[in-house]
Amino acid sequence: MKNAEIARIFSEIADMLDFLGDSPFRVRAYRAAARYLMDMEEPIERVAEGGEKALEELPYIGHDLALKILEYLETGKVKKHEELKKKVPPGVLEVMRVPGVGPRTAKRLYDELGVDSLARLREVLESGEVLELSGFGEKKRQRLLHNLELVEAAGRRRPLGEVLWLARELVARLERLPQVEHAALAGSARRYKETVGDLDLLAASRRGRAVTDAFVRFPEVDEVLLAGASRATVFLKTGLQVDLKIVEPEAWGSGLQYFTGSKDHSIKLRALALDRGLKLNEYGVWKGAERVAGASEEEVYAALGLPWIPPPLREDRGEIEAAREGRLPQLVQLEQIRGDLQVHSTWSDGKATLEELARAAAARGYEYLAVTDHSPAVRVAGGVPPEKVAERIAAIRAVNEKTGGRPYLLAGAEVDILPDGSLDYPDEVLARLEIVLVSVHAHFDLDRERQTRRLLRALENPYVHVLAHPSARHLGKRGPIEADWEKVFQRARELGKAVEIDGYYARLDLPDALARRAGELGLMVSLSTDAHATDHLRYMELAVGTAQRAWLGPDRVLNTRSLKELQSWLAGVRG
Ligand code: DGT
Ligand code: CA
Ligand code: CA
Ligand code: ZN
Repeated sequence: MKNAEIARIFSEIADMLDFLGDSPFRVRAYRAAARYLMDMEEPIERVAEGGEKALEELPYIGHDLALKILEYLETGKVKKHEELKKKVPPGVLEVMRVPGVGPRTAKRLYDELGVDSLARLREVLESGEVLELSGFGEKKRQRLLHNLELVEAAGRRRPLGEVLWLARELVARLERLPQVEHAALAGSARRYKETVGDLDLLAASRRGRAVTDAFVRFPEVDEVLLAGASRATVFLKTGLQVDLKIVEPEAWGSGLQYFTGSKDHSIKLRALALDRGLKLNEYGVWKGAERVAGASEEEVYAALGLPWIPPPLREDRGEIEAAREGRLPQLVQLEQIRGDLQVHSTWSDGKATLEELARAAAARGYEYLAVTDHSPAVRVAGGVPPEKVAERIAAIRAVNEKTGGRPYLLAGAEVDILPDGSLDYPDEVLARLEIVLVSVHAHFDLDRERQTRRLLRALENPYVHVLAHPSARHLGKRGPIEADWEKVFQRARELGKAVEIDGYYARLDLPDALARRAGELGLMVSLSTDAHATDHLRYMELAVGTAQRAWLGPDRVLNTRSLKELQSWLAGVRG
């Protein structure tokens, strides 16, 4: 399906021609063709099989554009597009993406103020230079500055947990529209990728125009980039870009497959389809002109001889081969999680009291909750000094008595690993705690060897159960620490200890690839939210999503175990 690619080229040609002051008639012709291609249901390649004549029969496609479509299908390029790119400074097209800056404005900004990039646009807007142009008032300056911020914000990736719940809300609202038969979240968010570039929503409907019309009027929407019968693209007020695609109900499954991606996964699937004499696109699986599958994803995968592949696996990391050979992993599910293994209370920097945490955990149906307040080295976190630990344990026991241990609060701690690998509590204190997590909160930049030694030494302590948020990364703020993970995991395995996937949305640590390696090496993995408020308990879904991306099954995950089993595992670690 090359419709969107060609539409994009035509639309860029239109923008560049317009920028260069070419005939408005020609510019309009390219724009109309681009819009038509974007909304068109049938793959343009299929029409092109009928040659130039068949293409010319399409509305908005004349002789000249038909030739360009064929040229693109044959060579992957359009010469006119390439030539124009040499005449128009590359940054100018980006400037034109800012809502409110059409090609005409872009041309004047370029000619008169040398605006050839978003950065330069910001400069002239902020300095007020732009007010020198005729017709540019303060109001317009403000509006463009705002729109520029949207474009810049859309350009950066966001942590999934920052947008997932909003995405669900948008999907629920789409589902309630009378014209919509189904709606779903697709794209990287459905795959539980740790960050997302934009949101992709899919709806099945026979009245696409009515759906996009309603969608662009959602109150979160700030600017509409495009709204047609089969898709809409908007910026939300937060700057997040959202793509909505509409398919007919017969193509629900294939549409969902296509827009869930990943691109690499889908490319492999399409090759597999070709091997079987079939064609896969967002409208279905085709045998010639006949649609043999499309209504559900299961049916689409089945037509290719595969079982349904869970979205978190769809990254072309061996899942298609595994599916073919019938060895897809059984993935851990959120419903299997019986408790959260890292939460903070008001005893350190948490906002919720022990009672509030217990209630919130009960509401989630948990059997247990590890309350793991910080040790004192983390100054900002108000860590619990060693002499207060006994009192804290007593408070936790008192809550258990009150609730009958439903859920059971484990008296734990998140103990700082000091730079030399020693721990922030003495052994006598550690011994009294039911579960001990250790983690790095400072000295992130030790060299690889020292960092590795530090982690190993911490793991060696006989009272330690779990290495928490091992890489210490913070999305958008701090990369992972450097360590020989292979060595760390091997040693943890030998000692029978677990590593954590911290599901707090800004951490997601271990990251998926490292967690997968840990699972391959046979380590136990502990899932947690690192909750500092009861609302954070919902991030367990992100920990589970990351565990799924790491191919982990329920047997590898510590907190799928019952309280009794967990307690015997904890005791076993200490031998
Ligand atoms: P993101 O937004 O960067 O976090 O990642 P995705 O995976 O959500 O990518 P996005 O939003 O560009 O596109 C959504 C899905 O649509 C993507 O996962 C697969 C599909 N898709 C987009 N562009 C192409 C393409 O050129 N070829 C194929 N096969 N699929 C595409
Ligand atoms: Ca996306
Ligand atoms: Ca997208
Ligand atoms: Zn921590």
